[in-house]
Amino acid sequence: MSLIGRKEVLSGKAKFGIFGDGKEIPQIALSKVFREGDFRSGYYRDQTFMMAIGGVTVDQFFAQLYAHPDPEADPNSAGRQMNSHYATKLIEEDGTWIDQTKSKNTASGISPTAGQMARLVGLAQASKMYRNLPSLKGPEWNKFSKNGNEIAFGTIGDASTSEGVFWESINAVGVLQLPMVMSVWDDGYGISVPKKFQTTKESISKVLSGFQRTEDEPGFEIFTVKAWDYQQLIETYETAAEIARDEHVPVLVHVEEVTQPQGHSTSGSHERYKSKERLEWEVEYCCLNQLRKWILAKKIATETQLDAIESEALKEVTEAKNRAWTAYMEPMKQEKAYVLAKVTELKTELKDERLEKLERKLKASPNALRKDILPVAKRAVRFSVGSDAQARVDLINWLKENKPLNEDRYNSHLYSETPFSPLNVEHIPPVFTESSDKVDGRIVLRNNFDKLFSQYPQLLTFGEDVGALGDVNKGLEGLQEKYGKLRVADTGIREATILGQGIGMALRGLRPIAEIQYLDYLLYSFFVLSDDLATLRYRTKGGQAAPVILRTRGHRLEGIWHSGSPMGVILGGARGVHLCVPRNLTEAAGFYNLLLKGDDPAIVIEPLNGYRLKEKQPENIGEFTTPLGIPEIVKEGTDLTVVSYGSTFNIIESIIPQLEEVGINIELIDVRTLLPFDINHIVSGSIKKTNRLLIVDEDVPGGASAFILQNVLQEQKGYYHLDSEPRCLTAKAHRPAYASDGDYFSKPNAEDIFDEIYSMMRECEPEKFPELY
Ligand SMILES: Cc1ncc(C[n+]2csc(CCOP(=O)(O)OP(=O)(O)O)c2C)c(N)n1
Repeated sequence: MSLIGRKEVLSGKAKFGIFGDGKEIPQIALSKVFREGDFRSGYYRDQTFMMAIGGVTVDQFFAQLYAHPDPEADPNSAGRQMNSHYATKLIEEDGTWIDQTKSKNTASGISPTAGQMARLVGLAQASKMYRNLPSLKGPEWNKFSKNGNEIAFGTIGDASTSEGVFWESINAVGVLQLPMVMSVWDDGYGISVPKKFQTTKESISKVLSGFQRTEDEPGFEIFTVKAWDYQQLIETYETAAEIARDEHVPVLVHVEEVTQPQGHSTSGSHERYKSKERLEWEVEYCCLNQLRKWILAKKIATETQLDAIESEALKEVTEAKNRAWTAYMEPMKQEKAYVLAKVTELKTELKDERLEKLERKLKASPNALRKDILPVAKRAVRFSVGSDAQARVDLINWLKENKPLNEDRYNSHLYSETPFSPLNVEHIPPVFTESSDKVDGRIVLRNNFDKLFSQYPQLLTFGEDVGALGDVNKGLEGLQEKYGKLRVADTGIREATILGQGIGMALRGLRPIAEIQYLDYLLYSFFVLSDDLATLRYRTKGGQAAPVILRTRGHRLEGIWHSGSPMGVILGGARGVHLCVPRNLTEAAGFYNLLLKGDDPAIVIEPLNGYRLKEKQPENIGEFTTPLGIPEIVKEGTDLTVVSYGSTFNIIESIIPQLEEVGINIELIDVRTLLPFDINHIVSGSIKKTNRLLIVDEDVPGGASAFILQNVLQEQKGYYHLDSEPRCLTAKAHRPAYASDGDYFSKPNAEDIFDEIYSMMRECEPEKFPELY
């Protein structure tokens, strides 16, 4: 498969190829201990393993290589991922979970090397939860675990162990004592860079030896084994799996002397950086070659029998490859034939040379893709403008019909499209009475979490200072005592793997709230958020989802790293995750209540300066919801629409009396969520009335305010209702300075906001609003 796959790329039928040759035998050994219910979180070298567990067929392997956009053909990613990025289906069409205990599961791979590590922690931790939490023993959890007997198997290349997240994950799994078996395929290189530039002492097992468990200290079990020693591999993996499965102790298997016969990928040749001796050694110690020798020595089969198996395999792969290619090309061949026929008809009728040229060009490309066919249809329509030829009408209809089909192929499933989408969850408003208590915001949050933990046995939360302290702002005060150390847990300072715990456990049916202590430290987990979580549903075309809630707190408080509001960063890097920016803790609680009923991931940013402000506690705590994508018009007005969110919102609200003093009546809108943003176009509805728009936030200039403006002007066609230039008032471009004056001069303050609104009003009514300064 690897050899043929490479040829397919070099002959131009596929764009890029990366293969698992040289790693076959360790992967076969590994597959033998991989059981139903287990999970793999690995990387692009594992084709043999995937085939050995029945996770991918030869046809599917080639379908992904060609980028076949049909999930039936490529169930890993529906042609959305480069080849060898594997995933098994975890979600049915109707959005329900499959029975994971009856399948051999693979979490969808990603290209960033070591990107598989963070979620691996959570995949392993789920077993610990299912084994140790009495609340998860009921029949509804049988789909996910059998008493926590499942192992999370990780694979990684030796060079990628240099990544920080590898170390973070290994340490976290060691601390948590989770059933993980981590295999390192050590072929001595990271593309061209040898081990001496990658790993201290040139050996990952040597440098990790301090993690080895002893009689008195828990830790890892560490094994080293040669990639070409089949018998030893089998024994090693049997022992490794037994330890992990029975004792819930993590194991590292350092597989040494691995080869890479064709070099790293189709993008280069390894002759350029490997010595002649190394290349010769790789031929001799190719694990297939060694296995063959072992089989012959043990008299398991004869040369003739082995040759027969090899030619049978070659035949089978060649046939499967041809089938996969035909299946990939067939629909496009039909599309091409249709468009070509219509262009020919048009050309004949209109006698236009340009149409003849188009026809010739399309005819001459035997393997035309949609990107070749569609422009021909569009140009033919363009060239025939003004004619009423039937072929022209047919082509226009064809373009119309194909638009949604291509959107489904390439643009669908960024967010949930199942009945469980949080957008479908019924909105329950908070209920207040005359006697509703006025309490600190953090108490509303705490009481709400209390209710949620009693309602959802699968709900877990963890993060720095989350357990014993009940989070740094006591939004979880007393809940660890009430719900136990597993469900409300402290973690080390390691944001990437906190989120990884969340992703892995969410993939296995649990509902984790992963807490990042301050929004500014989200950057330490951002690659996990952006690369893994945000792309998961999209890159599997709905085959996998991890409805983790990322809880954090941010916006204005004190100093460069405790006042951030980098919304633009999140908007740019986390499409696929809902982004909730509540202005107070009641709104925040409503988001948690809603999100737990849905099946999408989300970030909730609690306003850091709100925990000790008084809020009315709703009577229906744990029930009421804050809707996604539905801004709230908090104050109606006629002169100017002010749009904001989060902490800054409250400053605007506080200056309403000052604005009224000078005769300005603003309409004030809290957008509540940035992703999704105002799905019913409430903002443009408002500017239809006021004809003026000011967006205020505390992100940098050109950040979330620009995002809002683009949406209102373009998506909502707000431009047509404006009588004044729309404006954005943001924080300064630098990080906010420390202390109260630092905040005042770094972020939009009450005076800045007043002045901006006043100047917009003065521009249109200078008589009524004379110059102030
Ligand atoms: C985070 C990240 N950095 C760089 C790359 C580019 N890259 C792809 S594979 C690779 C080498 C990986 O080597 P190793 O981990 O030893 O695995 P091998 O390919 O040898 O099996 C590099 C640098 C990447 N995909 N991701």
